[in-house]
Amino acid sequence: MELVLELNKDGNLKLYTTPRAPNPERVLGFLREKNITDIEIVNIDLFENEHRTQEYRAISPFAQVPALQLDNGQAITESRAICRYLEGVCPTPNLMGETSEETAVIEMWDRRVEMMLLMPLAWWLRHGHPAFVAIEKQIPEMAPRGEKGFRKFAKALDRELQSRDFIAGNRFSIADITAVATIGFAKVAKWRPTAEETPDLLAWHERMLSRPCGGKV
Ligand SMILES: N[C@@H](CCC(=O)N[C@@H](CS)C(=O)NCC(=O)O)C(=O)O
Repeated sequence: MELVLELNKDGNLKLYTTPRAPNPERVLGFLREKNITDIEIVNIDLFENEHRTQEYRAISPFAQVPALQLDNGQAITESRAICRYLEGVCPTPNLMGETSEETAVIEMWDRRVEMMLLMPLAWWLRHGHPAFVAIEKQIPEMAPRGEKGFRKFAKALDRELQSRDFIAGNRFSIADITAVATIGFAKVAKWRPTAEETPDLLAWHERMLSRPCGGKV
């Protein structure tokens, strides 16, 4: 916390984000778990296309949120890279691993959640939900493919969680934060973990909701 205050001494550290979007929520959950509160939050309205303005593209060339702008003007625009930066400047609590093996296992699971849960969910919603017409040239066939992939990996995670308490082993990590952010976003598709289909994922999710990362989506 003090490290971040020191880092942000000129008050120029800004996180560009948007409410209820999974990649920004991954970073916001990470900030809440680290109790970092002194970064300026700038909300960008995707449905008003604020992220596609020339001004915002100067910060985030691929017109995406989140983006973290540092004091020196450098912008970091991938959510995992932002988390890596924050872990470096504010190492406690550790969320990305201590040893080489632990870091690798956490990264493995975090990437799996990102690629095999979040990505298919994004296809499902962006190509199938009417609200996303504003930001996506919808290809209707992509939605059921996304839904199928998402449901399949949710069940795989449920099986994993039968024998452990956290996504990436026996400790809380960024992989849990990414999964919480993804499952929060799945509400838009009216999907939730259930006692019938994914009981261990449900139990894990309920535990996560009582943590800072489960604070809001
Ligand atoms: N790989 C990027 C993905 C970021 C991303 O896809 N952000 C979405 C919101 S969750 C976005 O900005 N979408 C805007 C658009 O697609 O027009 C990251 O992890 O930061």
